[in-house]
Formats: sequence, structure tokens, C-alpha cells
Amino acid sequence: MERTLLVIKPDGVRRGLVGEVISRIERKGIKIRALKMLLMTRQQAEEFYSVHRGKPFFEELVAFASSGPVVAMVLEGDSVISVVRTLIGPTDGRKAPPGTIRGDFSLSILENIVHASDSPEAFEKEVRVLFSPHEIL
Ligand code: 3AN
Repeated sequence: MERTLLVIKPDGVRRGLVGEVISRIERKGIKIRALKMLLMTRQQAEEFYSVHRGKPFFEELVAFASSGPVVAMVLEGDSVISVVRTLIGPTDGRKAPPGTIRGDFSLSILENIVHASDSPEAFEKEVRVLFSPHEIL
């Protein structure tokens, strides 16, 4: 069984899409192993998105990620990294197909409702930024 990290970003929480996103995850048969709401500090956001440091949108991304509460969860299932990436859709909400979370709810590349790990290495790094080991079942 594989694990991944899914984060409902501040825009998703502000827009009341927490239940919608969790419902799609559960209906797919994916297990939730940890779940919490938190406000990312600037430092956590910088660490979380450190692969994007130096890119033109880094500042905006960090400011956005720490602009309000997020809901973070550890998910488990068969091939769950690629399955969740398919469920959320491509980065740009304007191009994401209908039926995906971003395709159904976002019209932006920055404010695109959710984040999900794109590899086992990214999961290991991201989960350490947001969770302590005892919080994961
Ligand atoms: P994904 O979230 O689909 O893995 P990444 O890792 O390329 O996409 O980008 C991380 C986050 O950075 C995106 N979710 C989005 O919020 C933001 N982002 C990516 N590209 C841009 C861009 N060109 N302008 C503004 N924000 C961006």
C-alpha cells in the first residue's frame, strides 16, 4: 500500500469545499490515515514548497499557502499517488478537465484548491513538514 499527502489549500477551505474533496476521496475507496486543519506558518510554507524556490511565483505561492487554514491528510491505497493526482487534475484549473477537483472548482493556476504529492520522495518530505509521526495511524 502506498501513501500520499493531500492538502486542501486556503482557497478550498474558504470556499467550503472540504466536505466535497473528502467525499471524493472516500468514494474512490482511498483510506484516510491522518487528517487535521492547520495554519501553515511562512516558514512551513517555504519548506513545503522548497522545490519551487527561485521561481517567479515562489513568493506569491508562499504568501497564498499561509494566508488561511488548510486541511492536510495522509491517504493510503493502491497506487494512491498517481490515483490522487488523476482525481485532482492538472495544475492549471483553467485547463483541468471536468470531473477532476481542479477542473470542477478552479479557474486559476495559483488558487487551485488542492495539493497532492507527486512522488514517494515528495510525500516523505511534505509529510514531515506538516505531521508528527504520532499523528499518523
Ligand atoms: P502541482 O500542484 O500540480 O503539483 P506544481 O508543483 O508545479 O503543481 O506547483 C505547485 C503550486 O504552485 C501549484 N499548485 C500552484 O498553486 C502554484 N503554481 C504553479 N505554477 C504556477 C504559476 N505559473 N503561477 C502561479 N502559481 C503557480
